[in-house]
Amino acid sequence: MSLLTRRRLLRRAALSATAAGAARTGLAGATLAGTTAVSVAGCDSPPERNTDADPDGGLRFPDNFGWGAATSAYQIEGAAKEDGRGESVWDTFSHTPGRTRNGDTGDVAADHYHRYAQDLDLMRELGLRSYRFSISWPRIQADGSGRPNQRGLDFYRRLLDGLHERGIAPMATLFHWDLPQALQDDGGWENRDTAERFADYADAVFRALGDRVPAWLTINEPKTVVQNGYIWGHHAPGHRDEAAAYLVAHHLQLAHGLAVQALRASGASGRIGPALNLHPCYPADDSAEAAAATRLYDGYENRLYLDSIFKGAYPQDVLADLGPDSRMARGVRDGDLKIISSPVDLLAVQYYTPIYVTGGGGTVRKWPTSEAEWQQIYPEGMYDILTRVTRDYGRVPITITENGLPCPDTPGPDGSIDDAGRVSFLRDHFAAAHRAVRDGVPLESYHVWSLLDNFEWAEGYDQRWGLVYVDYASQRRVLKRSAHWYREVIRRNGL
Ligand code: IFM
Repeated sequence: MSLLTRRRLLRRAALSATAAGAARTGLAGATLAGTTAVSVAGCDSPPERNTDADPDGGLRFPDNFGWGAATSAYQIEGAAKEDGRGESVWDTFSHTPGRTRNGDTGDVAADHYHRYAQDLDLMRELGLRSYRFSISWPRIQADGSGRPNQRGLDFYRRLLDGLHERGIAPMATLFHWDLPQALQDDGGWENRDTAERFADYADAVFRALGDRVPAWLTINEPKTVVQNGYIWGHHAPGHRDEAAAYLVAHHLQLAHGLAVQALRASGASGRIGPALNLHPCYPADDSAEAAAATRLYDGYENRLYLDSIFKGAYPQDVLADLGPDSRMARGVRDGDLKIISSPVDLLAVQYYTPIYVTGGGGTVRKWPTSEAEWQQIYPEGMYDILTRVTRDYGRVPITITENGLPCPDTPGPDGSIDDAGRVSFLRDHFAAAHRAVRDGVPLESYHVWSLLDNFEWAEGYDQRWGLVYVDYASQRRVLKRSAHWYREVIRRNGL
């Protein structure tokens, strides 16, 4: 059995617990003796001190640092059938019995489509300087191609105008997993043509909204589509086909490159880059086997996406592991890597967890986990991944477009939500990012995931990731303690 196959089997076993319908397991993982990691089991522990932060508030970020928060269309908008919106793979998937926890769907979500003005006011109240959101492809092209839907474009124009009026810089993601179902019916990301359709959609969006968007992100977390959507199957489209998965990876990368080229061709002035969830990989022990397995693991987690964009080549070790006859290898055509490596203006990094790899290619946990069992709380990983990308890929400007954790967040008797664990988590990660800046990382902005509680994919509404609590029954919003704390961080431009 190859290393990769063993690795996949182990990871499948580890991650199957996150699939819809699985019983929730305990929150806390093992803690290494003598570490400073924050335990967030329960998320209501008092904030702990941070080794980097001066208690007098000594950490200042660069002037004009883009403090922000992030969301995505399917997770917050709702209005699934309004104003000409077509169906996406997530409509299909979430409406399929057994796919999401409690059968939750994004039909209503946080009803942001109707309440965006109120949400814009919340952003202003928080003092946000940047807001990262995504555009729903099926709102713009119901079937994934053809003339853009004006009512869909108008919604985003209103949102963008509202951001500008409030002095908040928009950052728009073109694709955050809601592929039009009609394209899925034609093969989805396994079909090379989907990358071309994506470029056409991107072109339509650039031409309609390009005057209002200073920063674009192409594909959100291609790796998650590959792994969750095509290997483990607990995300849409719910396939379990490893051979297809890496062909999908290639087409997602191709779509990214084509969109970069479309922006340049459109004449719009905004900057553009990929949004990659990067996982620092560490050997679980001192053995040579663990070191070798970690290297390959890093290839699949990070270099597959980074090398193709920034070096114009897929990593040799990953290609060798997949084999010369893999569907991916056969799907790469002359000139594709040139398209994929079209120069970008920024790199969006999403950091949640480290990965510890054993000599056998499996993984172990070394730090406490959050409510999301896959997430180990390790702020130092933020420093490691930021400094590593700058070292290995050059001084491309970096924005952190996601970082956060889920907490139970139950309102107290007075209605307030005391998410002290989130405050502690964010403070430690901000401090790690600050150290990376101090050590030369060109970090421009930081978007907390998420602005609002929202539809957390297969986990439905069970996990709450927001700075702002959403009471789904009434759609009332309540600022959590972390939101009040974050407002102060932004006001002081630091900790
Ligand atoms: O909610 C997701 C988001 O859509 C993509 N990145 C990870 C978040 C938390 O799981």
